[in-house]
Amino acid sequence: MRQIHVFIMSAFAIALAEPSARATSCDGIKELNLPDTVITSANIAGPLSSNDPMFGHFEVKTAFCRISGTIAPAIKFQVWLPPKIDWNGKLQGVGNGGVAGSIAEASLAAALAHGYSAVSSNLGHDGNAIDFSFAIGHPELVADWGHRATHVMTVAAKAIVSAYYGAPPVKSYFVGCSGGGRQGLMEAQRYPADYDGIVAGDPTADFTRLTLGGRLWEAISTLKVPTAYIPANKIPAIAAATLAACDALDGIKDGIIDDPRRCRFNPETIQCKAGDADECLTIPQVNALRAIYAGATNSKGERIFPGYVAGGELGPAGWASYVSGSAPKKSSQFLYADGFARDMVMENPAYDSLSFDYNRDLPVAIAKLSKSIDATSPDLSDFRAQGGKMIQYHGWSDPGVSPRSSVEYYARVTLQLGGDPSDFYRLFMVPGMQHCVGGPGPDHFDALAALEEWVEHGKAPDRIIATHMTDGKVDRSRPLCPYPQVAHWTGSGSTDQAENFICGAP
Ligand SMILES: [Ca+2]
Repeated sequence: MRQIHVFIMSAFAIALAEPSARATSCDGIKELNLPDTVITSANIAGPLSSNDPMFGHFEVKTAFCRISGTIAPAIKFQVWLPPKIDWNGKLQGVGNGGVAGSIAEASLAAALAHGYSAVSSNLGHDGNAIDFSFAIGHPELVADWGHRATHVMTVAAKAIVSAYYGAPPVKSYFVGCSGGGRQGLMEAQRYPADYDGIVAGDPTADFTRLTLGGRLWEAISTLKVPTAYIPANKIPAIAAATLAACDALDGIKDGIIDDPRRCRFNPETIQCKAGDADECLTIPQVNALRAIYAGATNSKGERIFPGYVAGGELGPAGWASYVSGSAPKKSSQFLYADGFARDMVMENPAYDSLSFDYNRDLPVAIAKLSKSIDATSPDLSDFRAQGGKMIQYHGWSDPGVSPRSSVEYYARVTLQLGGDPSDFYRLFMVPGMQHCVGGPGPDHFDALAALEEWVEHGKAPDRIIATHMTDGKVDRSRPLCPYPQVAHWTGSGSTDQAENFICGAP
């Protein structure tokens, strides 16, 4: 007993003495000399309750060291550092969403609550989620937004963590969805030494083609001919028809179309027979829906970006907001794509994005922007060689970023690397999940925990359990499977319980 006591006392003494000999106080971080960086404040913050413009309300229940800084020219970043005793030894870089323009404080708070030191930036400009105006006349800010900001905030954060705790992070992870998913893929492609593990969800990776050939194409398909506009009160009819056509294809009638690529829904089946009504589509609307599924092509018939898919159209984060909006030109797809085309592509505030010409304008946009903002390189060999591991996921009912794009990227990586990349890179398609969250499919899962098992214990994720909640209660669970595997029902037990499914070949 006494021996144990002495051991604990010595360990305690070492824990106190060793790091404190080299660690810097929170306030002392201000004196750190980092390249092109000004530390604007360094102080103990928390507990606090606040709002993040992108991710909403958040709370921090404990005190922590909050570092704010700016990396030239305009990359604002924050590093949140839990007390040494609560630190799990790791750094988490958190992704932004939309066009960013603010620091993802709610995500920092979530990381801090789990013991991580964490970092986020505004991606090099201040603004809101759909505001691309910072890009006009500022290609250097576009490049910061595209790739540089996430890298330099990570380098700065590692130096700050090292100074504060007297030791570098033992592991570093990046976690993001949507725009954050693009940041994650960009890190793996361009800065493979930054992170040991990356979670990249519903990535807007091929940004130029996605925004012009996906989002803007969808808007053009429903807006260029005014009668083609599909109002929100017709979305339930589309949803009912796609389910009737395709729900059972996966063997279970559960409101989820597991792999919508197998769905051959023909919009003509709900064409109005006589007059217009909420339960049917007019001929121009049928044509618009066909174009949305087909995806953009140029006049040579060359495909620009994969089309959208059937399934998961209902709900506030479904097609009513993405495709319809409250009125023409109010859909989130239009607002986002319009801002991009006008401010980042054309740099012309008077530009009419519905006049975008895929033959003439797309090659110009790609030549101008792709190098700075598109995370499209399939060459992940450096990331793999560094021992990096990546989990990518994508909702099969994502109404904003076609889920086909993630499947196609995974195929391109496989081809580039000359075979199965599952030793370091796995894609989990999420049946029935909309953009990052929502939809009829199970959309709650812990990809980071699975990634840490992989990075830290060599246990590759063979399945990730996901749950669906209604009013805060779990009402369905399923395993997510590493692509190309899918979840098969064993044939007995509830189809709403994960244990009755196994992952296997499609
Ligand atoms: Ca089904």
